[in-house]
Amino acid sequence: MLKPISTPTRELVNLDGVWRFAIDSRAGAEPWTGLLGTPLEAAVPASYNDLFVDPEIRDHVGWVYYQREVRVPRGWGGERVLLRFDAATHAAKVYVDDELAGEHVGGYLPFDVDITDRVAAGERFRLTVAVSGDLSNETIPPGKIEVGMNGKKKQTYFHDFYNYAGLARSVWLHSEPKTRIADVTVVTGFEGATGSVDWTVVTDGVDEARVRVSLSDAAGAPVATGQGASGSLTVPDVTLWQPGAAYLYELTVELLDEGDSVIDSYPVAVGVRTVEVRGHEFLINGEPFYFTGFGKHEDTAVRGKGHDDAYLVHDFQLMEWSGANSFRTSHYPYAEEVLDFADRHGIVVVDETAAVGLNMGVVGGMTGTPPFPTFSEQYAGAATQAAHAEHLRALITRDKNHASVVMWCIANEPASNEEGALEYFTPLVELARELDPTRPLTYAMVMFATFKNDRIIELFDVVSLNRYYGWYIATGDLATAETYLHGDIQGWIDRTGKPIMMTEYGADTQPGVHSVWDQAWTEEYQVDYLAMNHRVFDRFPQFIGEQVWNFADFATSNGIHRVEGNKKGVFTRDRKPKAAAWALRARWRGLEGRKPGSDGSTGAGSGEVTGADGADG
Ligand code: BDP
Repeated sequence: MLKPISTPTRELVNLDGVWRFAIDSRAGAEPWTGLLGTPLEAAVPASYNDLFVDPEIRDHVGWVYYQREVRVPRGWGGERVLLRFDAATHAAKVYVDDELAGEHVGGYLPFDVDITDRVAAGERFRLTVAVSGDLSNETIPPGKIEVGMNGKKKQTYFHDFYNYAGLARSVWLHSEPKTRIADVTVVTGFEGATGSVDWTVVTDGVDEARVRVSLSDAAGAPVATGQGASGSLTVPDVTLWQPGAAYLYELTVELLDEGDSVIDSYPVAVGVRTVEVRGHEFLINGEPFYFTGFGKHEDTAVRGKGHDDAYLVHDFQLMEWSGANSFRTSHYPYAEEVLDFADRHGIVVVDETAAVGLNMGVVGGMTGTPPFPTFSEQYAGAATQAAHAEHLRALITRDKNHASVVMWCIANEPASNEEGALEYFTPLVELARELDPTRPLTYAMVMFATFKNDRIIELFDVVSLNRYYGWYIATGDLATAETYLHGDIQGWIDRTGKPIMMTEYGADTQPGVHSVWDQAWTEEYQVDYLAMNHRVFDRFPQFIGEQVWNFADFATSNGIHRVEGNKKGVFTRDRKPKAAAWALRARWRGLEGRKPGSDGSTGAGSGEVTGADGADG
């Protein structure tokens, strides 16, 4: 399923704007039909939760309805006509006038609904989309709906970020030719100065031999051409896609008829680069790469998880300002606009699934003792695993051609220490490797999963640690925290010999709170906490990166240990720097993608390499 774009053979109409909106109990009988009788309107794209003042809407469990009229452009007769939802969180039913035209489950990935036979070129139809934010043991992420003493349904889930719901990304009406390019996969490589672009094209309704591909450079000059459903193009004097120095070629794929006229045309941006794990190193283009950056969230005031291009640009500006060369799409796939931007700007992405909360241990609090086994029919059983596999497949299908994506993160903090973890993850890892043999795999490891009890690390390529020594453990005692962290990393090195990175470390910080002592929540403590972590990381040559939790403060569900959300942001929710932002900037801009103390012969960027002492500033 290719992203809808305007090409010589494809057109699209953006359906973003203000739609009629109602929650199910106020929309009339189920199944709902007709015009929504509602005074409310909701912005698309945006999560609906924070748009209104009514608490019934904010924490609604069940379906909500979005509705608008759509006109099919009059020139689209004879074309396939599709609706594309970049995301409907977490499930959707799509109605054309009063008829159900399609359904989808999975909140953070796109889907198309083919409405060719239901609409006519030049005519108008009423589009209604029912969206559900409900989470269960058959969804990714999982959750549970309970009925409270007041008789109302209540959603619970096992992650801290707020379960925003709705049409959080763009909606499109688009056309494709009936004979079409259905999918394109690109794999790149290079030897010396010569690059290679291997392509595979899947077509629908035509002999595969009628494919023509042409590669042009960033200035549009032709580089190479080829024929057929698959093959390899040679790129002389290749300019590589590098972290911090993006360079994109364009591969134009065309389908030809008997007379060589173009039936369908689709361009793909191609960054020529390689990714490999060798020993304890993570290599991009054959050179060791050191990740600096953040775990992020798609999260802003009022729009919730709604995609916003202004925040996209500003967040990347702040990442660049702070010297970050990478981020993780914690804890779900982000909007495609984000990855396109990362491709164009040379920011490296660890692309994570929405499999967050596969861990009953979190219910046990700091003891990590699950009330019942995580990997059982009571919680993450066969249905969850099937949903996880489907989600992984959809993620890799969507993001496989992005040069910025260098690794798949299959889950955040699963109970990898529990019985059943190996059986649960083995088929998922096999699936990921079959779908994409080129990228390393990882999972972000919860603190209860230790080098002594984790059961699945051998399946993966990179050890990614989420560790909060000095925050949840040894709070305010950085000396003890330092000892724990050192021992933890050393243990993973001894057990695995694999590259190790920190995918989460952070301390909640209320901007404006200060102390001369090691006091939790102060800006100074966040700085000192990070500096302690960095001191430890810098001791280990096996350490390949640091991604702070979190880029910015973000909304969470109600909870006694959260005051107006999670405050581990280095920036506030409205993107103001805390003191830690300046400290990271001093360290990372000195590092320039290299590890302190390294000899400076390899790495992502150019510039001066500072030693640990000087860089900790
Ligand atoms: C980790 C989770 C992350 C939380 C973080 C925290 O991966 O989603 O926000 O803890 O507690 O366990 O701040």
